[in-house]
Amino acid sequence: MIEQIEEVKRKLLEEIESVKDEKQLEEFRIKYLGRRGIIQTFFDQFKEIPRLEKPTVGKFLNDLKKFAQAIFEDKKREIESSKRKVKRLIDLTIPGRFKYTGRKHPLTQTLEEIEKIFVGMGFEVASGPEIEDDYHNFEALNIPPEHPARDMQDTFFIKENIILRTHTSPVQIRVMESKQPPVRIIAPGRVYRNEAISARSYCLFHQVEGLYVDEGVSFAELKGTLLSFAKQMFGSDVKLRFRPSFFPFTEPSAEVDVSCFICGGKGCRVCKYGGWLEILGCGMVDPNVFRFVGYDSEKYTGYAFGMGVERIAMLKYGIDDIRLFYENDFRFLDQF
Ligand code: 2U9
Repeated sequence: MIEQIEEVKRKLLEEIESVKDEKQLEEFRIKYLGRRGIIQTFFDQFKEIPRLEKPTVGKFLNDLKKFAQAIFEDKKREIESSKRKVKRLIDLTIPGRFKYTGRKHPLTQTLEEIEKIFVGMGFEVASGPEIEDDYHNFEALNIPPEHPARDMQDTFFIKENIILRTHTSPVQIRVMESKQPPVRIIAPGRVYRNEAISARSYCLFHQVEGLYVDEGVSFAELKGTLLSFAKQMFGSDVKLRFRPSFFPFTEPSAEVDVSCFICGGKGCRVCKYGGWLEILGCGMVDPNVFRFVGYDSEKYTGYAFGMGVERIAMLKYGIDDIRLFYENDFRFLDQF
């Protein structure tokens, strides 16, 4: 009987190779593992064999049954998985999977665009700490203690004399402290102001400030540089308008408007029918500032400018509430 069992094992192995689908597998199961199958027939005959042979034959028989069941299960899995593979290959109707790709925040996009324009005009990018001391944020910029100009920039205090910077100007002070002219830098970054939050102002925002110091730097050069910036940022047809203003760190100072790039200056909702949009402030660096950093104010002149990145982005994209930049609402962010 043992030889017969071995023979069945060999045949069963041979036959399983030719099984290709569920129907053939079922035929295989019935033939070998079914209630009237070959293996059951062996078990039926088992009763007849001499008692002494029973343990050995029994073991062979049990092994055969286990073996047949194992190769049956293996084949079943193989057929099922190949069925799945085929399905995946041929079902062209399954909708594609949506893969969300992130993108840069609109403020980052605007900041990078501004940076690129100034780098193209020969400016280097400088950075500095957001936590500043009173000296670099105020005093060296010609804003002495108790001076009313401090009220222009409501300040967050960390402790006495240590504050969150209210503008990026301390970066330029630090650069000038560390090297002699020529200096041609922009300082982009976050600034903080302790103001009531509204659609127009937020407790933090971003600035790009610029500074160019050398012998013979003039207001005319400032105008040329800013006009080139405005044309690249808002379109080659725009005009600029300079209105006299006051900043403690520049003299003379000006606020700069760009002709409305939506209506071309005729007047529309965006420019509130005035034809102009305020985009930045600027001026010639006050000689007092040069004295603070140890520059010879007889020898050098310089211009400086500053703009709010949120304001530029709001004008460019027609956004009417600054808080949208800080709420991380996908319905807003997805539009950029
Ligand atoms: C140094 C000397 C001078 C930077 C300047 C402005 C004018 C200005 C505002 C624009 C909108 C601030 O973000 S805002 O609210 N800035 O109008 N900023 S001149 O002048 C400097 C900077 C550094 C050493």
